[in-house]
Amino acid sequence: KPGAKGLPASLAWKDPDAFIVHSSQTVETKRGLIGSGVVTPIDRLFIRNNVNPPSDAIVADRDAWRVEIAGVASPRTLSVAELKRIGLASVATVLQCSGNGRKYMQDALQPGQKISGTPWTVGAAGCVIWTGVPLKAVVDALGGPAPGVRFVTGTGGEELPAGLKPKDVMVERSVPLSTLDTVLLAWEVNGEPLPLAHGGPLRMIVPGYSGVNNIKYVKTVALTEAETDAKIQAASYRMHGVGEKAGPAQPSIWEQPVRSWITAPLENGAAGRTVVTGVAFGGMNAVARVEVSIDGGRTWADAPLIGPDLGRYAWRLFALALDLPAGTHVLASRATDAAGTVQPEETKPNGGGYSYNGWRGPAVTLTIA
Ligand code: MSS
Repeated sequence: KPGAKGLPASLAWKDPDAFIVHSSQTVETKRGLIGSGVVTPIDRLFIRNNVNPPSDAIVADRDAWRVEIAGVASPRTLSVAELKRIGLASVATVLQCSGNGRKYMQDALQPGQKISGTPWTVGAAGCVIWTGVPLKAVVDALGGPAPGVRFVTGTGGEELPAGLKPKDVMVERSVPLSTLDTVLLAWEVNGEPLPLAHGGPLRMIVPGYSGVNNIKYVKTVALTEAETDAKIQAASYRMHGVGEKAGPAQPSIWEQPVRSWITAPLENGAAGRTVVTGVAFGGMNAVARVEVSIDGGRTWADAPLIGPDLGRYAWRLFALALDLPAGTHVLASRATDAAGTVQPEETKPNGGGYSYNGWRGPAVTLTIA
């Protein structure tokens, strides 16, 4: 039965006022309620499940959870307790659904065109700190990668619904082997044991990569020669044109593009001093610069980055104090990453509504009296 404000009962521990509940499996953080600190409180972090989560029995004894490590010289199944004796690392990342911002693409479609999927605006994202063991340390402890491997493939621990082909529903994703230096098997988030809803007891974190690649309740991590042929890899989360069929030859939704949006002000108000705040991240690269416009992108001013820098995979906060005169203003932010890539004005709609990063979509129109 649903909990407060339509949240599923399993999420009753979350702040019910912080969310737009699209469905029991897609829960978006309200813009502006992400908090004004750099780390997103876990009770306000969005939720996206592709399949029903496992029972919470799996977090009763977290250390007993077992993960099979394959594609190494000496394959083994290890418990979380054993993983904790292999290594320890901590990384802050932006966890963001591949479809965050899909609504802006859906709004821009021509008659007859369609992009299905949750109409997320900016709230399928948060910045959190993961703690666990580096996958590299685990692989080294098991003798190193088997010859010929090219991908890291993680499998979710859901029980699959009966009567369906397992490959059609399983959450199994492959990412390039180049991620081996940064992938973390995490048991903690923001200093707390990882809640089941966010993938506890153990989650595979791929820093810089979009949400779907971060496998919850991970039960197998395999170094593989090929990408998995599970449907979620082969025929979904691919970059393809609107109306085109998705397939394994198209680019996979992996690295996140540079992006930013404003988190305040979001409401009409009185003329005068205000602080324009927001978040900016570069996906694989640090953020180098954020600019703010109050005239819909005609002119831009540099916005200071504030607060701690939690590393290249985290987002940065920006805050620009300015005087907002009476009138109608279109507020927008535009980020540039350390490689010099500038956030574009618009992102061309694609068939899955993935990787939106335009500054125009989340621009805020305010009437100031
Ligand atoms: N994992 C698993 N195991 N299952 C599922 O379903 N999903 C995805 C990821 N992972 C899944 C997984 C997605 S898709 C996302 S976003 C993410 O997760 C989310 O997270 P959270 O924690 O927030 O819920 Mo889109 O790209």
